[in-house]
Amino acid sequence: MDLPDRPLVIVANRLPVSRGPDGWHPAAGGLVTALRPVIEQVGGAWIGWDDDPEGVPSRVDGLNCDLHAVGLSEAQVEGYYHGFANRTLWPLFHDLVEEPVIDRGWWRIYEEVNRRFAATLEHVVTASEVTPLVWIQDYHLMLQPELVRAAAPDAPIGFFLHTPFPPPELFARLPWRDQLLHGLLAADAIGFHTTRYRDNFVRSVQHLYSGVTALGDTLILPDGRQVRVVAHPISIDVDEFADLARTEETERELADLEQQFEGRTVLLGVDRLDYTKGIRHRLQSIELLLERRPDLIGSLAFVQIAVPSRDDVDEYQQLRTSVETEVGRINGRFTEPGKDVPVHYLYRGVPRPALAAYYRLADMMCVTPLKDGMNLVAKEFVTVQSATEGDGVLLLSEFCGTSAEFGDDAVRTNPFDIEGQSYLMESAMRLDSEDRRGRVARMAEIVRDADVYRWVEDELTGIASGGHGP
Ligand code: GDG
Repeated sequence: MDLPDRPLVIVANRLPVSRGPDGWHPAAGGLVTALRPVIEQVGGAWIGWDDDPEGVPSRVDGLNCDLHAVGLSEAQVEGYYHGFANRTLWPLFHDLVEEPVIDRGWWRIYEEVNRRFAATLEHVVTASEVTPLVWIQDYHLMLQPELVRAAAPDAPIGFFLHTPFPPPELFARLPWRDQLLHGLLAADAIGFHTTRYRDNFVRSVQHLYSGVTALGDTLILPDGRQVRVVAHPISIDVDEFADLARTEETERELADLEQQFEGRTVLLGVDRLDYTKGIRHRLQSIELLLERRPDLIGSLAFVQIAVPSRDDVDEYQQLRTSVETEVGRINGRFTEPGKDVPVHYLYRGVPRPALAAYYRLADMMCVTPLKDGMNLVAKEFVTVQSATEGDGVLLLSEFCGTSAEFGDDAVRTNPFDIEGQSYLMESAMRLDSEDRRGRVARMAEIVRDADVYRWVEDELTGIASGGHGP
């Protein structure tokens, strides 16, 4: 891979480390895994919010960069993170599947916190002997490029959005739309998961500003400055998941699960408990399926792993209540005395070997978000299945970024059509095993061709070569 010719400074909402019983270590997850070899070579820094009561160390073994924690007050966390990021931008960027809350106070705090991040960054850039390449992550920090540009005019600056970018007519509702676009357009390169999100962004810019020209991957601004706007789908560390699929621990977990679910067709959902993920709609489809096909009662099991998320936000507490009510209703309706329940609901994350074992166990993986930037679970599932020559079916929402890559090898669903989705679940169960195996293998190949290392390389190269002055 072509390495940047300078140190790398990442700015993200959180720092890439977590504290276990044996001390601090690099966090699990694709972004950190893929960046480790790069920062091993070029070094640099990572700036992020951290609220560990004992403070985060400035270096952690296994990660060749300095860590700079941005401390936030309770009011800042409330306004910037729980408020503007997660109750305004998150629902707005996911096509209003919940109503975004518009709150001027939160916006002011979002600006204030973005300035705090930028002040830390300025300090890092000034202290660096060589001007670094700056890579900013996600919707929490959309004002950063402009703030950083003011502090470090010569630094190559990139931004990547991990959520969808909404159609211009939805984005236009935001009272602070101009400020956000301005903030972003100071970058040299702006990355999105898909061409659709990229095009939405370009159309928003053109809708709100006159005199902007789009030429291929380049936006030419009225002052002549050029910004690269690109689609780079994020992915996973394929070898890591393929290996995880076969470890002894995964085999042990799988053996237990196979015993527990013996003789049953297993449908699986793995999501953060978020209203964008379509968990309620999915449960309702399962209910309709069991209602229509009572012969499946007892032979079909639906396992939902729901990882707790943002549970101090109202909408998320309400979602949990309604999901749990739904699970209770379905199990109440369809459980025979003395027999197993149809829905197994886990309100928790599971360790990675257990996750891989569930991916192996599943006859059908239900990835049915109402809207999702990419969705890595779908990529992990086909990788694990293919590494073990599995024939699991992927039921995949047409409204997630992954769907743009997998074409018809996934069984494509519209999760808003609850009845249609229940018919798709039923027909997908009848697909011939050879057909299923072929689909899994082809989708896994697509993931292998564009893994997370490729994503990092494409992004960093794009930032280094993007952005030309007037
Ligand atoms: C955002 C965007 C975009 C899940 N359950 C467990 C567990 N996980 C891990 C999975 C996967 C990750 O969490 C979830 O990633 P997703 O991509 O599916 O979804 P978001 O969290 O919403 O991520 C999304 C992503 O950013 C990257 O840009 O794809 O669209 O919304 O890696 O493996 N891990 C463990 N136990 C679990 O129970 N250990």
